[in-house]
Amino acid sequence: KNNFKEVDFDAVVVGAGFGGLYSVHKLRNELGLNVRAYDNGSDVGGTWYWNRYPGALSDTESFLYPLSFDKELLEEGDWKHNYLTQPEILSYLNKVADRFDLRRSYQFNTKVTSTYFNEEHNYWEVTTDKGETVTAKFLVTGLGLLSATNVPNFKGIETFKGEQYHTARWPQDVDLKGKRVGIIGTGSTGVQVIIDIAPKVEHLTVFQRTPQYSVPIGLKVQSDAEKAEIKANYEEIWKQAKSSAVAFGFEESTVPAVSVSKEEQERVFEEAWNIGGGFRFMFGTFSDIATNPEANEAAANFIRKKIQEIVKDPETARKLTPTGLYAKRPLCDNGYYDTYNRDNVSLVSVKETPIVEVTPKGVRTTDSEYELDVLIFATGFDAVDGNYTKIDMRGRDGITMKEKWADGPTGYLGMMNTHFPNHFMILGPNGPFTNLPPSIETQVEWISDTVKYMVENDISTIEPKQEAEDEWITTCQTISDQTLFSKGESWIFGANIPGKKNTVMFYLGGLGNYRKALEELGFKGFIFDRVASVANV
Ligand code: FAD
Ligand code: NA7
Repeated sequence: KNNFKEVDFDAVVVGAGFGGLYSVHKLRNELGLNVRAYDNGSDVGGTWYWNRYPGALSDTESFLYPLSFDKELLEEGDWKHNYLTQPEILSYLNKVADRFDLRRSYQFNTKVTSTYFNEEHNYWEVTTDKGETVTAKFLVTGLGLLSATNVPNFKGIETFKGEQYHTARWPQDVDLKGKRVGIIGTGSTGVQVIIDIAPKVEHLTVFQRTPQYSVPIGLKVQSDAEKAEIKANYEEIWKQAKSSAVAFGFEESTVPAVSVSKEEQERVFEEAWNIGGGFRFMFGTFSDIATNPEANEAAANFIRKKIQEIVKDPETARKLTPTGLYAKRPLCDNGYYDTYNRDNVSLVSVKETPIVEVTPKGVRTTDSEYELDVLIFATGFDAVDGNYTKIDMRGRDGITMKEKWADGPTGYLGMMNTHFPNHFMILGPNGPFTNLPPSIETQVEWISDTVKYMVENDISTIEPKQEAEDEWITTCQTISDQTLFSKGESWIFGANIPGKKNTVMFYLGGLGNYRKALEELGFKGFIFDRVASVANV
């Protein structure tokens, strides 16, 4: 019942970020399959095509934010600082596309609107907003986990007479010089924008909901000698990253903070503060910051003291100082708190004086109206499943993805779902929470190995067994329950979107363990050729 030859394409790939691009390379260039790819952007880049806001920077160090599969590409890699700017990453992904001739498989400016599994013929019917429907045996979606934008529905938002932008839809050539700018949101993105534009604008008003714990990023120029040394050790570096937990290029600490003296804690935190890096501060200092409330408080308190030292105005310092857990994706910055010492920057705590509405002139809170020329939404994303729920996805037995995910998005090994045969997700729900390129690579390689196996063995469908999927979700839940992240109220659990179910959307067991699980589980949790295997029983 293998209709392999009767489809328009062997595989459809959606997305032109790291995940989609590498998938097209693996499936088309290595396996020799006939591939059609789509992205709703006008070119490659994904996250780095869309996020052109001022100050956009990686928080993974430069040497660990490319794909690792091609030695020559790694050897040719170049960067200026130890963190990458958005133009540098976009140019890298363009280089990947050129080198492997990937663009010719893409249809850009095209949104996939529905994906139906045709049970009679065992293929996917993929329809786009251009009205085209194509059929394909395999469907690979790399829709991005931080890609569907979140713009809060403030009253009067459409009446604003000035310019308004979401950071992930930033147009080219926005001139903020001499303007009165307001920004809503102080997550990783907001922090970067604030630092970058504060010196350029006439006045910057920051509307902050939840204060953030942020540590210095430690931005510095990287010399040719340093880059050469990295390249000479790349094999070891990738091996270490892929077997570590967060894959940020350092060894996670094995020492609990609660096992050492207060003085030793301070010494270790101070050292990490001086080196820089959010993940390093949270996971490289002590082993229990994300799991033990006492250790978490020690780290949080260290950062609180730093804020008090840096910020001169006591009232601003008070508003900026977080009180809760330090348990979101750890932030780092290049001078965030110090930016509030500028005369042209002011902070509004919208927890204390909530935003009532956006007016033609600006933003009105319960106690004041702020007149603005430009309003920036650094309000984040409907993370992980946000782009999935926008597509009408129907699997076997007419089950829709919405129904499948009624209690929250899930995915076996972060890549597949029961009822959705031959549909592989890159960074789908319940996948690893890490520096992402090595996780993306791990998944794309697993997907292409699986497809290769199926093609070679003339297998028409693969689908997870319900019990395997349930077990994986339970594993993700058990690990999550052992951490403080589940209480941290952020996009990691869907807590940032009003009305979204708060669920465990990640495997928090680390990339090393994830890779081990893929290897150990093999194909045990899958049904191949479901129809044939049911008929055979
Ligand atoms: P994406 O790059 O998000 O690509 C998905 C693409 O799919 C997009 O172009 C989207 O438009 C397209 N798409 C979605 N739905 C459809 C549809 N229906 N039809 C057609 N096309 C569609 N991660 C790190 O590890 N380190 C970092 O330092 C880091 N910094 C980040 C900074 C920012 C500002 C953001 C937003 C994210 C950051 N991330 C970082 C996460 C980043 O998203 C990943 O590292 C990586 O780029 C994801 O690649 P991807 O291919 O999975 O998805
Ligand atoms: P985040 O981390 O989700 O941050 C969004 C920010 O916007 C955060 O400060 C939110 O406050 C704020 N926000 C969201 N909705 C509102 C409303 N309605 N009113 C006021 N403030 C609001 O998104 P980022 O883009 O910064 O970063 C996402 C990831 O991308 C990041 O982890 C990196 O990996 C890159 P809150 O904290 O929810 O109170």
